[in-house]
Amino acid sequence: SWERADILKELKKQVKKTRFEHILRVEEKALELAEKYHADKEACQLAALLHDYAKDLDVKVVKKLQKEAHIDDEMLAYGSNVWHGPMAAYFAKEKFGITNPEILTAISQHTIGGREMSLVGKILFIADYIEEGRKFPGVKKARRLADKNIDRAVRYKVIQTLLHLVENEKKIYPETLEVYNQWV
Ligand code: DGI
Ligand code: FE
Ligand code: FE
Repeated sequence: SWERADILKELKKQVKKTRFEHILRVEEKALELAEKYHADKEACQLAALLHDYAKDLDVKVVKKLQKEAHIDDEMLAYGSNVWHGPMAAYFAKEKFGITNPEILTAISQHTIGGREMSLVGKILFIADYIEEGRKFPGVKKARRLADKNIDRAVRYKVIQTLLHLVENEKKIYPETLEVYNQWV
């Protein structure tokens, strides 16, 4: 299996510097949350390290791998914000050899969340939201909730993200609404 140093080397080749730094902060936060919530630390760490691997991927590459990565045309049309999770899960499996379905699903769901999420999934979803570099209004409240109850933090992120998308007149991916309906 892959060593952390080798994953970092691959990441550096694949993502922009600012995103690389974000990923390291997500790793740190995911390990902190794993400790707090008695989750599998290595699983949370791997999920964090690989969650944004596909964010800066060329859309031509995505189109080639679309079928194999189970990305339908609708998802593709929403753009990288929506497909980079499932696409990263594909690379986690096919390039990095990760087989643990909890890690793969956590990576796949990290942007939109899931109607059902494992503890690793919730930790990645929240670590991504509250890592120390995040500055948006509401991040303090999210950090407070994450400190006490991971499910309340997940619910808060799901609601705030939908509000933010509507406020900015962004298209809502249907699964985003399903996740909201489940968590609200
Ligand atoms: O990859 P990151 O920037 O670290 O964070 P992320 O994966 O949580 O989110 C990327 C963006 O995706 C974020 O600005 C919100 C956006 N997003 C989430 N759900 C939807 C969405 N964008 C659209 N258009 N539709 C959605 O349903
Ligand atoms: Fe992401
Ligand atoms: Fe991220």
